[in-house]
Amino acid sequence: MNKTVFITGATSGIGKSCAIAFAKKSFRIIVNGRRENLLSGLSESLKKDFGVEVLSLPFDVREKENVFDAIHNLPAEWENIDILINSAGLALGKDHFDEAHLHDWETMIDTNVNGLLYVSKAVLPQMIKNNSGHIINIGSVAGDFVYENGNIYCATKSAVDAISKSMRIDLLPHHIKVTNIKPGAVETEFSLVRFKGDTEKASATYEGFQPLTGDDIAEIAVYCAMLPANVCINDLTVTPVAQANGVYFHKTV
Ligand code: NDP
Ligand code: 8X3
Repeated sequence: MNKTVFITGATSGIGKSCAIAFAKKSFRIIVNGRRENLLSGLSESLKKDFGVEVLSLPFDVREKENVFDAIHNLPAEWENIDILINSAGLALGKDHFDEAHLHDWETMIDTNVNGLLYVSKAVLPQMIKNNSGHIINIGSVAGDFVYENGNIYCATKSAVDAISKSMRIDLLPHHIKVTNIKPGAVETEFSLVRFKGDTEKASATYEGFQPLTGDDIAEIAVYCAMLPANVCINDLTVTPVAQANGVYFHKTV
C-alpha cells in the first residue's frame, strides 16, 4: 500500500501545496482544516487529478477533544500514518507588545503550539507501534530571529523549534524522524489572516521582492519525506533570495 501523509492546515497555502505535491507522488492523503467546503473541494480535485485516495478530516486543532476523537476514530484503513505535516498555524496582528491584543496572543499559542502538540500526541501511538514515522513541523525563521512587533508569533515559532528538537531526542528509540522546516516570507493567505482581511497591508508585505510560494515549501517537504530511511533532515531554513533571515530584506520599494 502507498504511504499515507496527514496534513493539517491543508485548506490553504503551504498545507494545500503539500497535499498536491504528495498526491503527485501517489501518497494517500488525509487533509485537515476548519473550512469544510475547501477541504471537500481539495479532496475531490486530488482524487480526480491524481487518482489518489483522500480522507477529509475537518477539525479545529485547538479543540483538544475533537483532535483526539477524530484521530483515534480514523477508519481502519487510514490508521497508519507515515508522515504528519503540522502546517496549521497563523499570525494575528503585528503590534508592539504593549498594544497587542491578548486574544490574538491566545489564539496563536492555542493554534501554533497547543494544536501542534495535540495532533502530534494523537498520531504518535500508531507511529510508535509501527516503529517508524516522520513528523514535519512548519516552523519559521521568526522562531530564530525576533523582529519588531513579531513578539508572540515569534515566540510560538521558537516553541515549535524547541518542541521539534525535544521530539527528535525523545522519539529516537522509535525511529521517528522529526524535521523542522523554517521558511521566510511565503505568499499565502498568511498576511491576509495576520492583518485581519486588510488586503492592502497583506499585499504590501510582498512588494519589492519575489517571495517564496507554498509550492516551493511543498517541494522541500516532499524532498525531506522521500529521503532514504536512514536519513533525517533535522532543520531546514529557506528564504527568498531577497531575504537573509527573519529581519533583513532587500526590497526594491
Ligand atoms: P495560510 O493562512 O495560507 O494557511 C494556514 C492554514 O492553517 C489554513 O489551511 C488554515 O485552515 C489552517 N488553520 C489555521 N488555524 C487552524 C485551526 N485552528 N485548526 C485547523 N487548521 C487551522 O498560511 P500558510 O500556509 O502560510 O501557513 C502555514 C504554516 O506556515 C503556519 O504554521 C505559518 O506560521 C507557517 N509559516 C508561514 C510563512 C509565510 O510567510 N506564509 C513563513 C513561515 C512559516 P482553516 O482556516 O480552514 O482552518
Ligand atoms: C512567517 C514569516 O517573517 O512574517 O513565519 O514571520 S514572518
